[in-house]
Amino acid sequence: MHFINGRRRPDGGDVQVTEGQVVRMHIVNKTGEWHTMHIHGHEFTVLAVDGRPIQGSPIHLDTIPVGPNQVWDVAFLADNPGLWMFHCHVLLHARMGMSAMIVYRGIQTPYNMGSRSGQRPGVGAVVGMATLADV
Ligand SMILES: [Cu+2]
Repeated sequence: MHFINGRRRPDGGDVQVTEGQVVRMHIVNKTGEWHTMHIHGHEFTVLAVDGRPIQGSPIHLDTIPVGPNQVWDVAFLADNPGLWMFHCHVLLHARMGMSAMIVYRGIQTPYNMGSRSGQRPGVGAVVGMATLADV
């Protein structure tokens, strides 16, 4: 399966944040594939790749190319309240479940996946990705 936090949308894996919080994410790619992990509404600051801290000027990206078995440490400032997608930009992977929501505490939506809209995430194959949020 293609997972985030061991789950796939719409069954969990979301990241709860509080406005003003600095959210650190430890992204572990446990697959043999590339995953271009993209966050909406925010920018990551790259802290380290495979445990090696970034040197020189800060790197700010909204999409990070996480290679096979790579580990990325990134952080973002939760300064844009809402419900934002965090997903692999290989859209087949996202459809297979490699997507999550950044959910600000106190923000809700009346819409559900799998409703009459017909929006249903697909099912996937083999092992996935672990994303841990330090909240
Ligand atoms: Cu992917």
